[in-house]
Amino acid sequence: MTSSSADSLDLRDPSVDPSVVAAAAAEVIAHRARAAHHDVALVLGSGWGQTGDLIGRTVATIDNAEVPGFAKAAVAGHTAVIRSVAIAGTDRKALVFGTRTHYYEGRGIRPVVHAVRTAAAAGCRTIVLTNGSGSLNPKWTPGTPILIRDHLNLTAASPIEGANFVDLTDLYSARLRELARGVDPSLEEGVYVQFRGPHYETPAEVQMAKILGGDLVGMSTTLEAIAARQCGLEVLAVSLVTNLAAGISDRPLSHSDVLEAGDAAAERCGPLLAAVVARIVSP
Ligand code: 8IG
Repeated sequence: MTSSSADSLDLRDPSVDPSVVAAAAAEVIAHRARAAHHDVALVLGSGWGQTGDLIGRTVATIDNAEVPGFAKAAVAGHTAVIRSVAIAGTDRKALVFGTRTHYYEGRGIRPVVHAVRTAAAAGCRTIVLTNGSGSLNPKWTPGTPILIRDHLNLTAASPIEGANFVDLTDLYSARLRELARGVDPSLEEGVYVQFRGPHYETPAEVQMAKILGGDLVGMSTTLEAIAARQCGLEVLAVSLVTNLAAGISDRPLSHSDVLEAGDAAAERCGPLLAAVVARIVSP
């Protein structure tokens, strides 16, 4: 690759169209995975790292650094690889993003939604976004997966560029939520509130989120979901409660507790995600 073609794939350059970088990324993935296209994409957030293994056999593991527009992981406990997975019992393929770039990393919004645009460019019709969150509902204890029904984006940012007025009614597919409940009827739904972070909320901010109609607080997902809708992807988002939000419990929040809760929940979340993905691609 010449340096000028490499430069033309720099997401930080405002004159570069991010969909061109996504197309280039999809091309590298197709080549490395020996698969012309993928069917469903997954983004594994805090607590979901191990769940990818149960979806099927990994046919290719691609270092993020080799794929245009992707950066390496910034958070301990996140792995910076993209995997192509043959979905068990089907002839379909999943693209599994083992990590995400967060808005709080300060690299701008394009890297945050690059995996979503790449998934669409790779042929995916559906994306499953997972994350870890703090719960405002004391009954939703750490280790509980919750379906995201709607969101409040408190980042004051949008991944959409230009005057594109994307409709977000029914952003989180009712059809896919129903499908997930077919796998686990005990799954509840909630409104996810994205704060910028990286600090956790104050108890007053958590109360604000509650008054506004929120059920979960986190630092990801809403911007990706918006970009997914613009790309025409059907969105399922599942949040793993890893802690009670600040002030809901009197315990201080720590990242190591969050990772621990994720590990402990792998037994429930892995099979859940695998069964949901299998149903998404089954005719
Ligand atoms: I995991 O309590 C996780 N991520 N903002 N608040 C916010 N993000 C989170 C939390 C939380 N837990």
